[in-house]
Amino acid sequence: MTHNLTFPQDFLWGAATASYQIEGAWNEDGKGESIWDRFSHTPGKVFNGDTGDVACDHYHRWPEDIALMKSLGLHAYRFSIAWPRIFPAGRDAVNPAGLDFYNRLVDGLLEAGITPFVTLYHWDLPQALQDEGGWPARSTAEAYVEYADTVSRALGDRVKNWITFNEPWVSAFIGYGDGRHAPGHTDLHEALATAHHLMLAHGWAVSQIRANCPDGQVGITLNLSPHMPASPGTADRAAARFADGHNNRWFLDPLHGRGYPCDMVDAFGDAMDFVQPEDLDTISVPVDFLGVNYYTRGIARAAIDESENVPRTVFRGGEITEMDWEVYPAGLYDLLGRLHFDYRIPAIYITENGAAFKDVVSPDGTVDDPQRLSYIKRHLAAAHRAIAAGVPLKGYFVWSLMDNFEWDKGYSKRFGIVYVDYQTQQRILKSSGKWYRQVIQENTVL
Ligand code: IFM
Repeated sequence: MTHNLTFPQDFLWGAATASYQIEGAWNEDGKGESIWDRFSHTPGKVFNGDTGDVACDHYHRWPEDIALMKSLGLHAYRFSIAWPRIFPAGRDAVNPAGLDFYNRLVDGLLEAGITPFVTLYHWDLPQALQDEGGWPARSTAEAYVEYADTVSRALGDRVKNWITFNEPWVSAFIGYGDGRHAPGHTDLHEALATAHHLMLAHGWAVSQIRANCPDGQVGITLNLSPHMPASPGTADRAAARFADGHNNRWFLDPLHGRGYPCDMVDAFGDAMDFVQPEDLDTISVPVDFLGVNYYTRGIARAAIDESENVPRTVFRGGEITEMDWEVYPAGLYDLLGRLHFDYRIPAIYITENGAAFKDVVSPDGTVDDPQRLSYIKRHLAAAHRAIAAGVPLKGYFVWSLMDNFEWDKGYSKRFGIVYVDYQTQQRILKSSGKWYRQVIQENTVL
């Protein structure tokens, strides 16, 4: 990068978190059990036996955390609401203490001049609904609409930016397909039914949220990545097409009125008997924005076909984060361009982008994280290039505001621009955080 990159005047600078990853207080003030409480309390499911029982204790320390956000100059904060705090049993009886917590949080953010972006579902389904079948059951989508209605009614006078779901691909295919996430099932049919019901619930909820918050903006967040073949051979190209269909098109196409991609319907070979007439119309209700979570690209390899004898991309030598993910900022540019030119999305936010690296507290109490700083900087440069090419990119939320519970990897991976000492709950602004504060202040990446 040779010169300063100044962003549009109204560009929104933010940071993101999620309820189960930071709140703790897993059984306080009437909160019900979530599938992640159950999963993390089950031996062998999460690295080191870690749980979100306490996490960053944000449930009690939110005033301090808002002060931290204010000191960073954040324009916006993306957080999620824990459904089992609002409906401990998933539906019917509201727990007022749960709503109070988010009322206080929203008021505190607004007082600090920070715009709340609310994600309604970031994976912590009430266990009671899982006991009735979870997301593979259509009734869970119906219960979600009651939940979305209740929350948007309660907060809609102050919250104007709504994200229905975070990364339905992960909920469906990691939660119900390969079992690494709660509820830990391994069934392709369940995963496909889950994906469908998540998107159906999204479609229903968009109208409900709009009714409760007519001046609001509603969208959904997807985890998207370009998938490239490891070689120009036909088998690897087909593998890349499959990976793209699975990760990207399976969600983007129905959301944009194109239905499920035929090649993938064939490849999955599932009866898809959970799709009812009119579901696809519901799913393709126009949204105000798309949230994009981008971390890395995929490199697809088919089973080796010796007869093709073509060299394959060697990508392990590149820069890799603690998650084993390749650092590939150009992929963000490619992805944003594709979304804009292929799907004509009205507005895009990068709702997550960031990296896990090993962080060490120096004897002087500081945390220097040049690799994370460089990762964010290069991705912001890619975002800037995309804006210059015409992509309607409206804002950027770094993942994450602070180190937190990284799902099946527990506390072993740190993504924060703020370091969290889990013994003392002390927060330390990392050098990437200090740099990000300056970026926000100057609206420019130096
Ligand atoms: O921590 C997660 C987050 O909850 C969803 N997107 C990816 C992040 C890093 O794995």
